[in-house]
Amino acid sequence: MENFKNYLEISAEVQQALDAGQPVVALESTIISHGMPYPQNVETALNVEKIVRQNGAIPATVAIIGGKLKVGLSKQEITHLGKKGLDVIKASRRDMPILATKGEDGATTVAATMIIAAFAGISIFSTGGIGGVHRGAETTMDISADLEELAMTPVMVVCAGAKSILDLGLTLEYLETKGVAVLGYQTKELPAFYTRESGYYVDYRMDSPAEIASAFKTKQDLGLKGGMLVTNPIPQQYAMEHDYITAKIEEAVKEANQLGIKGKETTPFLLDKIKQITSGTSLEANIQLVYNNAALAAQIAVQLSQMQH
Ligand code: PSU
Ligand code: MN
Repeated sequence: MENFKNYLEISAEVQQALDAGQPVVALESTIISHGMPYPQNVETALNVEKIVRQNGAIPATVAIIGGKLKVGLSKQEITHLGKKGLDVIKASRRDMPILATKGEDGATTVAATMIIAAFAGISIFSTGGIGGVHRGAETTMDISADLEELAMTPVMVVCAGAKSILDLGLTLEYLETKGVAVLGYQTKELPAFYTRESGYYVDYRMDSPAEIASAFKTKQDLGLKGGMLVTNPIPQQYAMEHDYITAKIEEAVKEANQLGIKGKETTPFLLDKIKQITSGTSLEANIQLVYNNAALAAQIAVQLSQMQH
C-alpha cells in the first residue's frame, strides 16, 4: 500500500498548501495538449492558474511527465505539453501504469486527473467539458472512462456541462445509475458547453459555492465513494448561438462516423473538427468557459477548506 507515492511528484507549493489545509484546485492537461491549439493552450492554462489564485486557492495542474504523476506544473512543463500538442499521449486511467513504467509523458484526461488528484489529497477539480456517453453508444459502446471515475473516485469536477457531440440524455442516465449527482450552478437546466441550454435538467440546482461545498462535505462524511459533477453555464456574453453550433456539431459527428473514427481518437477528432468548421469562434467561447469554471471551483475549494478546519 501507499506505493503510489513512488510515482507521485507534488510541487513544493502544492504540498505546502495541502499540509496547511489551504484550498487547492486540480486542473487537467488533455485540454492543453489535445483540446486547444498552441499557443492559446499554454496561454489559457497559465491564465486558469492565475484565476484560481485570484479566487483564493492554489492551482495544481496535473500531467504525467517522464513517467511521473505530477501535481503542480512549472510554466516550462505547461509550455512543453502545449507545444508537443497531439504528440503527447492522451492518458486516461488505463494508460497511467504504462506511461509511468515507460517514463513517458501523458496529458491527463478528467479520469486520470481525478485519480492523481485523489492520490495527492485534492478534492476539487476544474475543467472545460467532461467525456460522456457518445451518440450511438448503444452499438459502439463508446462511453468515456470519465463517467466510471466519477462513480468511484472522491473528487468533485466543475465543468460547463458536456458538448452535444455526446448523447446528453444517455450521459445523465449513466451518471444516475452510477450514483453521481449532477448539480447546476444557478441553473436547473443542464448547460451544454457552448450554450447555457440543452433541454435536459440537472438533479439539483445550487446557488452558492458554499451550498455546493456542503453537499460534497456531506458525501465525504457519509463515506460514499465517487465524486460529484458541478455544471456551470458559460457566461451569457460568450455563449454561442444554439442552432448554429448544433448544426456544426452534427456536421462533425457525421464526418467522424463516415471516417470510422474510434476509441480515444473520437473526442479529440470532434473537438478539432468543430474548431475548424466554426473558424475558431468556438475557441474563444471554450477559453471563457474554462476561466469561468476555474473561478467557481476555487470558490468552492475555499468554502470546503473552511468546513474542514
Ligand atoms: N470534452 C471537451 N474538451 C476536452 C475533453 C472533453 O469538451 O478537452 C477531453 C477531457 O480531457 C476529457 C476527455 O476527459 O477529453 C474525454 O475523452 P474520452 O471521450 O475519450 O474519454
Ligand atoms: Mn471514448
